[in-house]
Amino acid sequence: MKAVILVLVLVTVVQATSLKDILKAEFNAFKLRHHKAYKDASEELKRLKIFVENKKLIDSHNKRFTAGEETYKMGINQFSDLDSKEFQEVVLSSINPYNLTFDTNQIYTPSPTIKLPESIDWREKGAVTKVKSQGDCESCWAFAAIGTLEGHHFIKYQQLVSLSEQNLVDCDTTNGGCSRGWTEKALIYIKDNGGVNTEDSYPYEGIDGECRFNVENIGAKVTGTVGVQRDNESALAAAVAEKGPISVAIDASFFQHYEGGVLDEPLCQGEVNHGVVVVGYGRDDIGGDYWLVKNSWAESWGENGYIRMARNKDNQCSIAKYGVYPLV
Ligand SMILES: *[C@@H]1O[C@H](CO)[C@@H](O)[C@H](O)[C@H]1NC(C)=O
Ligand SMILES: CC(=O)N[C@H]1CO[C@H](CO)[C@@H](O)[C@@H]1O
Repeated sequence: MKAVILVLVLVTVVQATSLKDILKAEFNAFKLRHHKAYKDASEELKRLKIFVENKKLIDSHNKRFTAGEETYKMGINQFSDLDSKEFQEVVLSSINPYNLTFDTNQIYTPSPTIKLPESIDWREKGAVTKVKSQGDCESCWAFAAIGTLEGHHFIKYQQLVSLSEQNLVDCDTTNGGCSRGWTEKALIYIKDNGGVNTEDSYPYEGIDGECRFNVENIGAKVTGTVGVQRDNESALAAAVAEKGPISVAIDASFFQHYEGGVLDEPLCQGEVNHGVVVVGYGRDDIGGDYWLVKNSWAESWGENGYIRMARNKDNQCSIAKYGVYPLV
């Protein structure tokens, strides 16, 4: 009996140690991959603990995914050492745009004759630049504005030009640089400014800086903005199909651990806190109807930087709350 207990204790200790070692090794791999450096040992321990908690959550979610009870997978990414409150505060914007109305009085109405395709993906038509990264800067609004403009510029001029988010962060005084902003205002800044610089001439830095806009390096212009009828997913789909990539404001609270599949979270109905670009829509065998969304958290996040979000499910994550695109 004693021997049995001893063996059990030993096995438990060995298992505990190896599990701890495995988690430690995973944490070290995570730190390397995402260039994480913590200020001291206590911060390191705090981050390790959060990482382990997140890993548990991810593993149990993925078990449900494998069992067919979830429509999307979770995984380790650059946000795995943040708790959910920190993710909200550090990554998402605290702006409350529900107060804002459209600045434009131009509202998109679908052509009466429009026949919506079953699916559309503007990447296949060459209208979408590669996924970018906003870094430690709440400049999602600039990436959303630039993303829709790049698409509409391409559709009109058949030229895909990567445009400068840093130009907006530094020069658009109607917005708050790295401490939040609003996409439609950014498009109006570009209109009033006579254009926006190319990405090549004014590369991204991810910090607030001096305005270095140069009129010789304009890559695209805006002549007006158009809003999509609020909270109407059919209108948004028609706008995406008929006009091109559309910038939207969403509730991204459920994005932290997303890795792939169709994000379907009925509780995702909060205030919008993130700006992204809808570049298409379609239907998935497992997850059903989805919106194809370009994010600005690098290619390492989600499906090579993209996320598919539930479509025709009661305006989930407020995706059709605030669709806007530029006239070029
Ligand atoms: C939503 O948009 C579609 C397409 O424009 C339109 O036919 C429909 O009437 C709109 N729904 C509401 C409630 O306004
Ligand atoms: C400035 C302003 O109108 N702020 C309001 C925005 O909306 C929230 C929620 O409805 C209100 O609490 C704020 O007072």
